[in-house]
Amino acid sequence: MRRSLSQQTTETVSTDYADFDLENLCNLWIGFGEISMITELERIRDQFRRAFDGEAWHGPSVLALLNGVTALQAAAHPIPGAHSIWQLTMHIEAWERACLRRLNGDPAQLTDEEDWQPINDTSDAAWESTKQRLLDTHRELLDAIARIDESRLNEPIITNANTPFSSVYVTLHGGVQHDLYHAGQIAILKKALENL
Ligand code: NI
Repeated sequence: MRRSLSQQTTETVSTDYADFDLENLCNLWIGFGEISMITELERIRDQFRRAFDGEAWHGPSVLALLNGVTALQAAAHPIPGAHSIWQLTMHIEAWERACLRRLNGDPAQLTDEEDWQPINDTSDAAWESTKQRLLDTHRELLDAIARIDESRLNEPIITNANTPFSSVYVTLHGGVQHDLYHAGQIAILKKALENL
């Protein structure tokens, strides 16, 4: 769904946002039925939430795309040489977890195996648990973002003399971009599955 420029910075309060996390958005200006975000961290957190479970500016969010995908579909490789929806789901979770770990001082340099985890169990239960882990990590990450001191935004997320790290700001925006980059791949895989 595309939104007009004027809709990008404000959101009309509606029942669609029943789970909108109001407690953590403490510096809100409320008037004329609209909520304006005040702090930069609240705006970044809102963008993460939109990319993950809507309403994303560009189109379907990660969760909207995963909705209705079966374990069989998730494990399939309809595009030769490309990752499966299942692999992409675990990869999105791994990098949201890496953002969270870096916020907490752990460099989280993922090994190849952590980056693209092997999938040994393709049962329905394993698929449910993969999706639940993604939901849990995303919730933890949003909670952590709500607790960041705004003064950290332009500081390296990890201070390490040997390895330069991006700022908190760039890392968090990178996490949003990473969600959406792989969401687009999931969308293409779903189209490819329809044509099998
Ligand atoms: Ni990636």
